[in-house]
Amino acid sequence: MGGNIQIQNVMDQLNKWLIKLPQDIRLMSETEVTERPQPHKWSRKEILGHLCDSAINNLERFIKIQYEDQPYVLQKYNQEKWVDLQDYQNTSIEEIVLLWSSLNKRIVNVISKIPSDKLAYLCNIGNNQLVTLEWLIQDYLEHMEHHIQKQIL
Ligand code: NI
Repeated sequence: MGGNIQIQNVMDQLNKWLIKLPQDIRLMSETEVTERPQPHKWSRKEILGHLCDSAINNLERFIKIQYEDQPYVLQKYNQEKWVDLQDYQNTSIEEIVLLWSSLNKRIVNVISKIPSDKLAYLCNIGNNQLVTLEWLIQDYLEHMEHHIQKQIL
């Protein structure tokens, strides 16, 4: 197998976080994971929940882009409403970590099998801005790492 270096890097990073993030969160107290820095700001639980919602929505995209007509039109999702309606704040951190881990293992599996020609498939991310599936996959990792590094760890 030839393999795409960028996608291999995304997979390596996701696999790294799949080991590291649960370890780091296990060391945090209940207060640390539940406390909101400000009343209207997400707690660590809610940020990790937001990453679950991102994984749910992006897993669907990574699959559908491969068989739907091009350019695939991305459906936006209301991030605040998802975190609110999933009620992550009243869910155990163990359950959220398990969901996040399971979803990202699926994502690693799915992206590992995307043929290189499909990585160039186009999707419309709004305002008629076209990006490739490969770009979307890299953006998924960047978004995740931003939240992990700035708000969770
Ligand atoms: Ni975000």
